[in-house]
Amino acid sequence: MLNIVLFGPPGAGKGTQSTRLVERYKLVHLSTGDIFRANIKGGTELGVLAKSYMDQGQLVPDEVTIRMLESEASKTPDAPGYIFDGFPRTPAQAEALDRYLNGKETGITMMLALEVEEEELRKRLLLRGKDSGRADDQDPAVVQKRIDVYRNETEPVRDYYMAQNKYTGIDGIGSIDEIFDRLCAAIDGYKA
Ligand code: B4P
Repeated sequence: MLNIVLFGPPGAGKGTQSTRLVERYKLVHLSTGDIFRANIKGGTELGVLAKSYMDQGQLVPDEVTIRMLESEASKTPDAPGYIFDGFPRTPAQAEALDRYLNGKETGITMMLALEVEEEELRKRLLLRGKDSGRADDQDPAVVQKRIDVYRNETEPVRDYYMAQNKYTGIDGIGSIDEIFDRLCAAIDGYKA
């Protein structure tokens, strides 16, 4: 199985690139952000809870996120592999993911980490906020909070995969096509 963690700060292009990668490599896309947004739209209990955190630029609690992710993954038992987009975002989530995959006799193949500096992240998110309707992209204070939460709570996840020799950094500046080519080169290099 090819199981990829696509990692990076908010606005790094994880969602953008995941859409293309799942098509190229025929993987199942699991985006915790997308699942939360679908629940918010559907007015579910989970959606109401997630919204209260997302609107503040905070992470949804680990326990809720992990349970939701495992439940989504279990819907596709025959998946040839997964792209985990926006998950794991804390070391506790990374450990839970390893336990879950080990239980299925598989594991994470690689982490691909999109690297983009803060100024560019702020620009991209606020630009998207103008026409996406995403509340968390519209307020500069919330955007900054998400970047700060990433630095303080999510960056340690990189060390977790580095320690397992699974980390590959990818330059996330350039056109969407250029970045896609860099990601594919890293995956194809691994598979070769
Ligand atoms: P997510 O939905 O994961 O979103 P994101 O980090 O904001 O964005 P992403 O990196 O996917 O950016 P995109 O490609 O869209 O998280 C939202 C919230 O959900 C979190 O803040 C948190 O509250 C909650 N959450 C999610 N997962 C969680 C977890 N595991 N645990 C706890 N809470 C969780 O790109 C952004 C913009 O840049 C787009 O407009 C795009 O068009 C543009 N762009 C992309 N590539 C570009 C390029 N190369 N050049 C210029 N612009 C580009």
